[in-house]
Amino acid sequence: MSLHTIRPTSLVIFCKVVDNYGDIGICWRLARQLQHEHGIDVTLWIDDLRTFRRICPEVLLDTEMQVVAGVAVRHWRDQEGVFVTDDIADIVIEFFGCDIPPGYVAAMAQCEPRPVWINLEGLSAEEWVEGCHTLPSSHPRLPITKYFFFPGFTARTGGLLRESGLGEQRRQFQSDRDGVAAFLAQFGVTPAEMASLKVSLFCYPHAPVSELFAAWQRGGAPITCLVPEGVAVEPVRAFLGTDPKPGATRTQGALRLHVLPFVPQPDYDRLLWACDLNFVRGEDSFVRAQWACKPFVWHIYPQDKNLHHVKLRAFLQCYSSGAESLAAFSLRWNGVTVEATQDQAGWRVLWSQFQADVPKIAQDSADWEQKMLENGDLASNLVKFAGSIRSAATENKV
Ligand code: TRH
Repeated sequence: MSLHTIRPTSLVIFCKVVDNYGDIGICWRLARQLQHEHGIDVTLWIDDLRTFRRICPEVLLDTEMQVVAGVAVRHWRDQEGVFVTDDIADIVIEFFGCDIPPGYVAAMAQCEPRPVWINLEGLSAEEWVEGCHTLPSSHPRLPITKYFFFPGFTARTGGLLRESGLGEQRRQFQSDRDGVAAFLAQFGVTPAEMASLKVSLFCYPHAPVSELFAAWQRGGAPITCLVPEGVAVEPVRAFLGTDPKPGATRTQGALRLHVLPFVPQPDYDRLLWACDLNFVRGEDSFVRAQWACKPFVWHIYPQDKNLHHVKLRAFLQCYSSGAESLAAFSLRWNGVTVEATQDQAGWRVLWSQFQADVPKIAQDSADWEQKMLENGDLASNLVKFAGSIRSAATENKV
């Protein structure tokens, strides 16, 4: 048995942008954290610099190799390329099973010791995740093993992505009321609107946004909704009566709507911290909403055969046991339940029940944060795991 684990010093992440922003959003956070907090040399191979640039404006387009925030960013154009063992990092992460270049895998198989090859999977609260986390899988031809690494909500998973200083940054931001007002003012939120329920809205195009807007308009309490450009385009256009460009705004009934620009990733965090309720989607904004310690509603990425319904229920079961209104609202928002509440009156009831519970859910969100912190953070758990595999591989050679 080894007394020490061998610390990996270099790491590469291969990220393919399948659709949307989440893949690069997650890989970019992970890359930065590994570099800044673990002192690892990180290279990020990314196939879509344009999408990357939307969340990180420092990124240059049409550049083969650039350094951003200390991370080497390489444009991953194709599967070609000849690699030698010196090119191979100690840890190789393929995000979400993306197919890394065969030349790179061939060189990995020649390294001594082998790099730790990890397939970083998607987040799910389903029970089977614990059983699959860190499972090895041998390459069909080459003498190299890949390990499945699952983020998750329990100590028997990889945990959630979270930078070490995040809680402190959030607390400082939220405790500065003038700072929060100034942050939101840049998106057109007036001092009077600061007293309303402030809601950020990020969802997939099939979300029932028009129904929600109608319920908000007719509700008693004023609501200020902040929606980034390109989100819920049709319902937002219908509400505004004009193109949903950044700066566009309109009030109807109790609802004031502001269209924001698509903001850089750190500002998106601040937006979540500044609002009273956040509608989020996919994986990364979903996790960041949890770290915002504010009530949130998750729009889950749709999958074939409604597999996402199972995932949604699994999460709601572990998260919202105390608030039935949140579960009912979330299921309807995701189209899981329709029968009893498909009319507008049903929406208003769902919303008013949920809204009444928002203060209680806000209190519970701090307990959830504490519970999640006990699992450690994904980047640290990943480094620890890779270190143990690498140590074992090195010892076997001695
Ligand atoms: O963009 P998404 O829908 O990504 C999804 C999920 O990751 C899903 O698991 C994946 O399979 C699918 O894409 C293909 O939602 P997500 O995960 O919340 O990622 C959005 C990212 O965009 C996140 O990092 C936050 C960032 N963002 C900004 O930086 N600025 C903004 O204004 C907004 C609205 C988001």
